[in-house]
Amino acid sequence: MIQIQAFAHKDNHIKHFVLTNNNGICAKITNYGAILTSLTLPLESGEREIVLGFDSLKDYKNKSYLKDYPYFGAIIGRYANRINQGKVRIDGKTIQLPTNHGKHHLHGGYSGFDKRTWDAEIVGKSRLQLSLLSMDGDEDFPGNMKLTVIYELNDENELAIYYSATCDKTSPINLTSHTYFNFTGGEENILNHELQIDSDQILENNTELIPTGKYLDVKHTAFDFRAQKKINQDIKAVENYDNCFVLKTEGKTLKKVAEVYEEKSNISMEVSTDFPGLQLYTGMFINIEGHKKFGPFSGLALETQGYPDAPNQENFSHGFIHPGEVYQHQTRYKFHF
Ligand code: G6D
Repeated sequence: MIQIQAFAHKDNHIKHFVLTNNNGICAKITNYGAILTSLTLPLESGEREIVLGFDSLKDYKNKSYLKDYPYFGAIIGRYANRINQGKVRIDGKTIQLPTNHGKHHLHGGYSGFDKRTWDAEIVGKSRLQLSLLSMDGDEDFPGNMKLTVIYELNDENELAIYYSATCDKTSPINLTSHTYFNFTGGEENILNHELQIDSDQILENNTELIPTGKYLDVKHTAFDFRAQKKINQDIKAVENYDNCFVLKTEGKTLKKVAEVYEEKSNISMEVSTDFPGLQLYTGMFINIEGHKKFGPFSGLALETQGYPDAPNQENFSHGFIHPGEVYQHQTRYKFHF
């Protein structure tokens, strides 16, 4: 079931869509940034909020939030993650994208898809479709890109996100959901959450989180999440996780790639996707003034996506969309509680 609520006092095109399944799970999505603002599970102890977000548009536009901007729950694009110095070669020409994160491009630039008002349409009892036209030259990206994101909450306790896009020129593309999970409902940070990632390798990064093009085996490193372990078990070796894990999804329509478990709530979440990468970010830089529950490590982001800087890395695929192609990916989050 989907209900429509107001979400902005001055702009009645911006709404809040409330999806509820037959088991009492409730997902709230606004067409501002296609943001998942809330996801609650009906625990015996009461309704449990398990994602980081706000219940009003003004909080998403608040200057203190935008200062160390964490992109809570937003759909990110045109290119999620980093592009080295914002430069991309297309048909022999160098395109300069906004360098909005130090020397580099991050998450679609100064005004990426996370800050756009998408068109919204209910396309099924539990399916909300959000559409956006990113015009040629939008944040200096080439080509008119039409994209849709469908959120679906089904009665198998799965929240699915379907991504689809076309573009009339060759363009870099990498979409993701920047949702942060915390199964304690903000009582604790995420360092005691247990995580399993079915990945044998991560992408090697330089000190500015730009991939070198090499793959690093996780064996005997803090990045080894092949067996479930607490996030804080090895985090001291890396201070914070902000790394792209190589997934074994090549040629697969959908594969279970990760699982998160939190003992006190007994909530577990299975993540399945067909994206080739998963950026694990443990939220060290989250620090929202006036919201003490949104401090460092208060949320766990599992950003299923293509690889960072793929347009510049010859041995990385999935960096571009070409005219006539359809970019299609999905990610599913299945909850047990
Ligand atoms: C930091 O490096 C991280 C990014 O990966 C994350 O997406 C952002 O904060 C919100 O820049």
